[in-house]
Amino acid sequence: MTSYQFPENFLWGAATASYQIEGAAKEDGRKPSVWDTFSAKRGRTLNGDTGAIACDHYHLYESDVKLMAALGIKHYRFSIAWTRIIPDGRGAVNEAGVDFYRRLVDCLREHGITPHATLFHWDSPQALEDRYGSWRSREMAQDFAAYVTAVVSRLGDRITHWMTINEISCFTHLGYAVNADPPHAPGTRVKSRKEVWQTSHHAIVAHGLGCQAIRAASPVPCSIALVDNPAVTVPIAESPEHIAAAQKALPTCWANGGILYPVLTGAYSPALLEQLGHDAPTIQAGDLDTIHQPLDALGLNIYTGTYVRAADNPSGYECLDFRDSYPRLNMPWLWMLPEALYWGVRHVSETLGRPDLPVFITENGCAAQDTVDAQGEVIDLERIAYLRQNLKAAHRAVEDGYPLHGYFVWSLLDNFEWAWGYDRRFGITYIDYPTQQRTPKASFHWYAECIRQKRVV
Ligand code: GBH
Repeated sequence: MTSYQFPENFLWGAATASYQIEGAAKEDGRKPSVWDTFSAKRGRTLNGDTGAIACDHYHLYESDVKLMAALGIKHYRFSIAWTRIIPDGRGAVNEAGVDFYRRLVDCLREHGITPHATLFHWDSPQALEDRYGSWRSREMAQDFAAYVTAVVSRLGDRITHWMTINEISCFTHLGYAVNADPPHAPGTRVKSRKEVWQTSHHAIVAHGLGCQAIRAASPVPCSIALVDNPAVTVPIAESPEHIAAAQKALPTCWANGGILYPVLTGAYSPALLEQLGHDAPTIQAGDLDTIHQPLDALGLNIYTGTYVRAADNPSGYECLDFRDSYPRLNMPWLWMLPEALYWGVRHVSETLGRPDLPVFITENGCAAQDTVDAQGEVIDLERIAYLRQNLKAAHRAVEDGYPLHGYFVWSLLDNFEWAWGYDRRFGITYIDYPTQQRTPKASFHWYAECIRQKRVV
């Protein structure tokens, strides 16, 4: 019987993102991102919530780092806000903004916690949205690279784990889509599907230029990764025919074939291009080489997946819709499907042909209906059940020999859940927003025990 024991060097962590936790939206020279503008508009977020204050992490970072130390994590993934570093998106660097991350990183290191910095987690500078429509323009990729150079040349002495961009499909396909519900910032409905694909194409070019910029600016050897949220195709049963069907479905399942495929293999998936026809993005000469940069690691954000089975139709596979009765966490898209962690990692190795690329689960977690009880505790058994199953699936990937090197829970804190505002709570720490009081939930204590014993407890 397995004890779900992880290897000694498996890395345990927690993740957050700048706009979701920092607050201090107007402080020390920061200017608006598209999320400030979007959330301030009527009816764009639930209850009109914005990230203006969020978890006030900008001021409370020291106590948050203490919380991480109490949890026992040695690795923390956070993101850097472009508009703190270059408030107008391009041009002058705001040293006061850089100083915040310097303070944060120094505090982390004093507590023995290694920083893993994501350079972009959806908070595009509003100035660039106004100037040229941000991701609708190729200029965004150049401006991103200049921003990356500004960050890495200043913080590269303290941060050696870099992640370029978080979940390209979300801020492009959901930010510009014709029918996203709820939409993401900037919430501009573009005219055609081709234009949507063009925004994600610009973002993968930005990733490539960003990789080059990190290598050029880092004063020391460093690790570079992309963070993707693959749509994970899971065979309905582990038989050769259903596994083949899941592999065949992978490139055409949502945006995989236009993001993970070009980044990891140097080409858009032919199956996707055929499906897109005239909606495929315009790819300029040299783009695919730029996009296909050497990577040191790949971050996968996996929360759920899609069941696939072999079918007697021209494609040979069928993606199965979930039924209303299928178990779900507290988000409309968050089905209980722990096997997705295993298959996500295995697909990178096998289906995408990158067996040696180190993989990290850079986000995994769930929203649950948390409440503080009379004893002042949050007994979030639902979250513990979800995390336990998901970590077991991650363990299976390690046991089967796939190069899964670490796991970051989403999220350290309850936070601003984008269009859902503060209504949905993904944290292992409860935040009472009016007082900013932090209360570790039962899942926090459970995860701390996993980390202590290096196994699923
Ligand atoms: C992550 O994305 C984000 O990185 C993080 O910031 C966020 O807080 C966390 O999820 C929790 O939501 O609306 O039906 O089109 C998770 C992956 C992929 C989940 C896109 C929502 C949209 C489904 N997301 N998906 S739908």
